[in-house]
Amino acid sequence: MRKPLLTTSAVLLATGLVVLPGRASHAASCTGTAPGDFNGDGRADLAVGDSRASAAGAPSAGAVSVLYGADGGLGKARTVVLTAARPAAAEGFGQALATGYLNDDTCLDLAVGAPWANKGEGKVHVFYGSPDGLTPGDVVEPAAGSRRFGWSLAIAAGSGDQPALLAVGAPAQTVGGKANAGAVHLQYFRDGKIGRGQVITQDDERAEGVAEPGDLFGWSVALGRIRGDAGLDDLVVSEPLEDVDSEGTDVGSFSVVEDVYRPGGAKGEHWHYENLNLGAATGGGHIGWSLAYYKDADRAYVAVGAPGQKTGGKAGAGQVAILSSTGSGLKPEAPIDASAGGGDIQENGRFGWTVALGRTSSGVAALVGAPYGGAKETGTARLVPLGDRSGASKLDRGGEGGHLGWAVAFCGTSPLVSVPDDQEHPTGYVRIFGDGDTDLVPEQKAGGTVNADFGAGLA
Ligand SMILES: [Ca+2]
Ligand SMILES: [Ca+2]
Ligand SMILES: [Ca+2]
Repeated sequence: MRKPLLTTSAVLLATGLVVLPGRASHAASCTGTAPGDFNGDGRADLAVGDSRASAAGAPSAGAVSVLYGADGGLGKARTVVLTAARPAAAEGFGQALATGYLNDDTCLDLAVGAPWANKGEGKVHVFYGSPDGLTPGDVVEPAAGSRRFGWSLAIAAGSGDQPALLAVGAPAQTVGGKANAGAVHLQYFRDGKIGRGQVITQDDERAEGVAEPGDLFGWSVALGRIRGDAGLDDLVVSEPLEDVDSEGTDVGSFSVVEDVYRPGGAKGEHWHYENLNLGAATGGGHIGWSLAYYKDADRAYVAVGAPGQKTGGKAGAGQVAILSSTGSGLKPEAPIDASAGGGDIQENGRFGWTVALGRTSSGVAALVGAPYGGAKETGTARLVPLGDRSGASKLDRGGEGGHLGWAVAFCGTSPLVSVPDDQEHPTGYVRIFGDGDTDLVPEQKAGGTVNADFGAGLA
C-alpha cells in the first residue's frame, strides 16, 4: 500500500546465500558483439523458456531451448536444451530468463529462474557463455524463508567499483510477518565468484512505500543506468498488487532504487497512476506487471505494462507507460495503448501483459503483447517506434486460443512473439516477424524434453 509520508527503517539484510558448486568458469574469449550472442560467433542466439515442459520424465520440471544463430536462421544448425542437473517435478525451471555478463570473460551468460524449486523457496541456475556455447555454472539458492526466488531476473555487467549484479525477485517472500509482501535479492559476482549481496524490500527507504501483505514487490525487475552516479546501475522494481489508499486494490506501482549497489544511497523514484499519466486509479490495473529497460546512446528508456488498466472506458484493456531519462531521472512520455497501429482497444485484452524494448530499423521501439486480445484469445501485439509512433504496426495472425504475445523479445532488430497455446501447435511456437516471418517450432524427441508452452519466456 502506498503511504508516501511514512518512512521506516531500512531493511538491508545479508542474504546468507548458498552457492552450490558448479563447473568452474574459465576465461574464454568471445569476439562477437551481436545481441544475445552466447557463443561469441557474431550471430544472435535466442533462449526460449518453457517452465511447464517435462524433463527426464518429471512433469513441469521446466526446460530452456537455446537456439544458436546460423546460416539459414536461428537454431538451424544447433539447438541445445538446458534443464536443471537433476530435473524435479513442478520446479518451473525457465519461468524467468535474463542475459548479461556475470563472470570475467567476454561471453554472454544466461540466468534461469526455477521459482518453485526448493519446496517453493526457489533457485536460480547460471549458465556461462563460451565459444562452445552455454555451460552449466553456479546454482544460487536464497537463505531459508524466501519464497519464489527466481520469479523475475535482471543482470547488470560489472564496471569500475561495481561488481556484476544479478537481481532476483522473490515476490511471495514474507517480510516482517507480511505474507507475499515480496523482496529482491541482489547478488554480486566478482572475479568469477558470487559474493554476499543485499535483500531489498519495500521497507527499504530507497524504495518508497511500505511492505504490505500481497504487494508482490519484485514481480518484475530491471537493472540499468537511469539516474544518480552514471557508473552505477539503478534497480527498477514493481509491486503490481499494491493498493492505493481509498482508491482501489491492486492498482500497482514501481520504484527506481538509485545506485542500488550502494546501500544507504539516495532515495530514488516512486511511480504510480498519477505521475505516469495513465488516468484514474484502476483497481486491478496491475501497474508494473511487466517492465523493460533499454539504453540507446545517452537516453535510457523504461516501459511499464499495466494490463488491467481501464483504457478508453474499457475495463482490463491495458496500457503501457513509457518513460525516459538522460541522467537526471525518469520523465513520462505519452503512454501506449492497443489503438497503436490502427488496432482496437479491447475489453480485457490485457495490453501490456508483456513488453520489450529494442532497436529496429525505425529506431528504438516498444514491442507489447496482449495475449487475451483478438478474437477468441488469439492474442495480439504491437510494434511501436518511440520516435514516430505513426509507424506503429499490429502483429497477430495467431491461432484460436493461442495467446500470441504471452512473451515478447527482440532478437537483433527482429521482433519475436510467442504463441504458447495454439490448438494446431499445442507445444507452442515462437514467431519472428519481418523478412517473410518465421515460426520456430520445437522438435520433440523420444525420451527427451516434452514441451507444453514453448515460448512462455524469451531472452
Ligand atoms: Ca551466436
Ligand atoms: Ca560470461
Ligand atoms: Ca545510477
